[in-house]
Amino acid sequence: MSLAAEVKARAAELGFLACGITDPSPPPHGDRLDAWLARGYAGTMRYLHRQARRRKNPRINVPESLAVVVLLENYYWPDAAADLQAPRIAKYARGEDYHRVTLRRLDALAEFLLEHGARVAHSYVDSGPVPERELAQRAGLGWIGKNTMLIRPGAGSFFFIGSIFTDLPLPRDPPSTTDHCGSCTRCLDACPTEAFVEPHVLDATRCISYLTIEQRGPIPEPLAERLEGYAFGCDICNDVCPWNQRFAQPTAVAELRPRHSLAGADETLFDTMDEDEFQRRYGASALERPGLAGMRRNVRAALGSLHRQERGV
Ligand code: B12
Ligand code: SF4
Ligand code: SF4
Repeated sequence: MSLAAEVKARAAELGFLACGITDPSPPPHGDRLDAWLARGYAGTMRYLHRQARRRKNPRINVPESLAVVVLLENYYWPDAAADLQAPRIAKYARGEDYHRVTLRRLDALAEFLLEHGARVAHSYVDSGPVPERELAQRAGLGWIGKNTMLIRPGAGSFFFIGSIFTDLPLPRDPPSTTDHCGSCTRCLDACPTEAFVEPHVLDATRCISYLTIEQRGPIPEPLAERLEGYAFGCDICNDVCPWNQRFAQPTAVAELRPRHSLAGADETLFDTMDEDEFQRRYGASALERPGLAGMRRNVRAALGSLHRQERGV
């Protein structure tokens, strides 16, 4: 068995949904990142401006790297009835914080690379200056859909993308070249805040995920009305995608299975909680990012959006 095949076999053994290999050279759509930033679509996510140079030339992150092993980590679990009630949490955030869970699992694969001759094996998931969707597409793991998600034929898009930069000279996989969206526009039509400026371009400042997780301060009123009951993240443009409806399978990763729900909570849930209790209950989850103050704001806005819908306002 070749070393690349052994790496993929180990990734499958660790429970990753898929594994592909590419190189750390500049991805072809760097100009789109520049245009996106210039149009202000990143809002207050200033780190995206700071990281742009590295994203456009990912080898800078790990100069010795010759290959990037890209992994998909399935987080899908079917919605229970309670998950559909406001205040809602997006699927990816219902389990333990994936930054920790997936990084641990990527490091286990990095260890395998080190045992097989690598001197460098550096793992990233979400927080590094890595163009994750573009590397995944180039590693043959799927296409970039109109909703901007990396979608894998036969699997959908409910997964995280992780990567390991290594100095092992692993052979590249052929990139994915087929776009399977066709004439479908379900995601574009379903977005309640009209966040898609055009296919493949998302104005993050209008996205519920940004408004409830990244933005500080009050949620702007015209958008707060359209949260559809979400208090953290949003699944709508993934839920409506036929590739998810047909192919998403429950995750095998125990830590990513649901353990957090706000279902049935009223507006006072977080008001009666202090920082210690918030940390005890949600410290190991993604809800830690907006923090207690952010979640107080979000729950009010999520329930408010629903009350307005019920009154037909
Ligand atoms: C900032 C960010 C956000 C922002 C902006 C999202 C966005 N679409 O840009 C907000 C907060 C809104 C967000 C929301 C979500 N996010 Co987010 N996010 C990121 C982050 C940190 C950076 C993305 C970025 O650089 N955006 C700027 C745009 C311009 O870059 P891009 O989306 O990567 O687009 C590139 C390519 O698409 C390509 N490109 C552009 N146009 C075209 C056109 C064609 C035809 C082609 C082929 C390529 C192409 O060029 C672009 C520039 O390199 C990444 C992690 C990472 N390091 O990349 C996670 C990441 C993209 N998010 C992720 C997730 C899971 C989500 C949510 C589903 C969470 C939720 N349920 O609430 C939503 C989905 C919303 C959506 N439809 O994108 C996953 C996506 C996994 C996947 N299957 O694709 C990532 C990869 C994190 C991870 N490691 O798993 N996110
Ligand atoms: S995550 Fe929700 S708000 Fe954001 S683009 Fe998708 S449907 Fe629109
Ligand atoms: S909903 Fe349709 S257009 Fe949108 S990403 Fe899925 S297949 Fe593509």
